[in-house]
Amino acid sequence: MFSTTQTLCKSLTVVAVRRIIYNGWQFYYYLNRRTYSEAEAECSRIGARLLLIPSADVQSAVDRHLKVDIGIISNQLWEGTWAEGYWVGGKDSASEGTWLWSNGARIPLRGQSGFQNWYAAPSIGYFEPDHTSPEHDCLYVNARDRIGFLPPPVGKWFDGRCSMRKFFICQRRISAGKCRKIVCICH
Ligand SMILES: [Ca+2]
Repeated sequence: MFSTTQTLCKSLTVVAVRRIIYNGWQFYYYLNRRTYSEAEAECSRIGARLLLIPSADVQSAVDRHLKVDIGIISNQLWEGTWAEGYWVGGKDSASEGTWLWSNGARIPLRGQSGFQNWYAAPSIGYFEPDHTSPEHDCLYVNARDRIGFLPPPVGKWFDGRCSMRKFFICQRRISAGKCRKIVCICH
């Protein structure tokens, strides 16, 4: 089941969000830039958590919304690339190179079993997570339609510095009830 709802929410800290309803979940796309920990706090405020992407089904719901609706950033200047995209709930800060979803589940790397969607551009030997810096400990999905002549990165996973300010996606079970007052206009 897939449906799309556009919602405008206002609160002291969050000014806009769009929501999709997917298979018993609500995914909230926040078009506000936050650090990873700030994004976690924003999700927590509405009884949600940063999005987990444990399966191709969830990934395709995320991609679809990015591609057909919001978040796509046209390929303009490379310099902005690292500031774009959406935080989701994965990190390797506890043990460098061991990526975990925030529920403790392992995030597979390239070649490992299980669902993963790390960006790869084999023609130039570029593979995420690239560990170019040990500070690249937080996972985000890219929202660019392309990066130069490389394969399209929309929805693909990248590691980034957790202190960067990005959009973010929260998830919450529909059974958790309607939005709390802080995001009270979702309906
Ligand atoms: Ca890292």
